Amino acid sequence: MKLDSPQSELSAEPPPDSPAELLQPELLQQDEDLSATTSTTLGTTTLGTPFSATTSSNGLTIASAALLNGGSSGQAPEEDPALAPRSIPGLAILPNWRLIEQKTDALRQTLEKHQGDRQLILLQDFPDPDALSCAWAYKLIAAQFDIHCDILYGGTLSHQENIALVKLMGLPAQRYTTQSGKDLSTSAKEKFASYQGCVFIDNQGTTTQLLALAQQANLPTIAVIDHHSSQGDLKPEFADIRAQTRATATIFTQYLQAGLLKLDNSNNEHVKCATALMHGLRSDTNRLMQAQEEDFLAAGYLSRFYDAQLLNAVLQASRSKRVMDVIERSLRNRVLQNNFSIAGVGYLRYDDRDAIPQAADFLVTEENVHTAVVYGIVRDEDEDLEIVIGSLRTNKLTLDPDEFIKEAFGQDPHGRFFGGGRSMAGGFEIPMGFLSGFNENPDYTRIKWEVFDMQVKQKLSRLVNPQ
Ligand SMILES: [Mn+2]
Repeated sequence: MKLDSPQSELSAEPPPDSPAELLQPELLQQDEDLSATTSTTLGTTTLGTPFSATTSSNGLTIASAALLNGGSSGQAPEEDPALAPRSIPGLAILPNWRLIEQKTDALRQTLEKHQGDRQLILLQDFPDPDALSCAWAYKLIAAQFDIHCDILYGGTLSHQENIALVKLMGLPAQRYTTQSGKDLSTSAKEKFASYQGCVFIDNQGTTTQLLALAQQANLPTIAVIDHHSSQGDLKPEFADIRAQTRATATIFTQYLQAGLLKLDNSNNEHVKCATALMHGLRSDTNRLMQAQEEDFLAAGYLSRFYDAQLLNAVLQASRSKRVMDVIERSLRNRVLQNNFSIAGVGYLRYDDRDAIPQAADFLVTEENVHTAVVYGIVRDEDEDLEIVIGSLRTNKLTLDPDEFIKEAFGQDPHGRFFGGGRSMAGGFEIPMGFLSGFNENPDYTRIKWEVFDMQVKQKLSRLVNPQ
């Protein structure tokens, strides 16, 4: 398995399953942890202010001047009508409405050019609600251009909310696995070759093992739409990468508002997609607590269409017994020291990996604890692979999870950090290399865990007990 989405903890984001925690704006509850790793090493980039380039002589930006004039009405110095928001009056109060309009137009043109195509939407290996909902929105938008899309991810849906999202809503995403993702079998080749292009949503190819397959099949990258820091490797026909935006769902909602798809309350699929987008948006903004104005505007727009009961049903999804067992182990094994709570949970199955961030979410709620770190050895039985995966959660304002994780675990021989973080959350993934793999001898298995457990604790202790 590989690192996933650079979204969550590591950087700033969050939702459920993606180990993406690193880059994005996140939300703590799910599993995004690792993705951050990837992103962190990549630096930041992104969208600058859309209109800062157009400063007018009086010092006001043209966009703000248009706003002051009501964007339309005013008499005064005639504004070029082309500068007023055309299709998105509801978004005119946003400083970046011109960017939104430009991107919407450019995406429309790209889709027009590919009418009749079949496209693959590739998500991070552990897709979160933001990714899943936006992929669905793209699929619905593209269908209007007679483009058929299939949504694929290479890992697993691990958080119960994500499983509920897909099942309860009938969200059309499919898992696609290949033997270790390296070689493209004939059937995989045929499958990928039956598409004319691929699209990356809520990721930039660095957190999906399916990128390699798309490249081997020479599939052109049609679009990249994401809110993680730019990772710049793909050369898409259309790119909309906004690292300042909290959720890709906000970007997609803006496309809808700008007219790319007219939502209809009587269309069941539209209502479900709006509900999924609301979930993605909430999930990447820590239930809107880290939302910015544009996210609230997007949520306001979605509120006209979404199904609150359905969203509630997704959020009420219960945890599996195995996840509960991991949380129980974390509780039993935790070591409290200097307001840190540190717990190794031993071995767990790949499908249950999301139990780790959930356990960390739980441990950090204890009195006198400001930071929780939970880790375990995750086994991918299909590939006979093992990897140490961990999550950090903190309420301590002065603790930067990104710095903490990087400082604690350092880098691999290629200079890549084992993890990273964003606000309040971090994650790490440490490959076990030569020691990876199942062994039938229970003593061996126990000793192996003890060694890794001690090693992780030792790395953490330097930071927990600074001299
Ligand atoms: Mn996201």
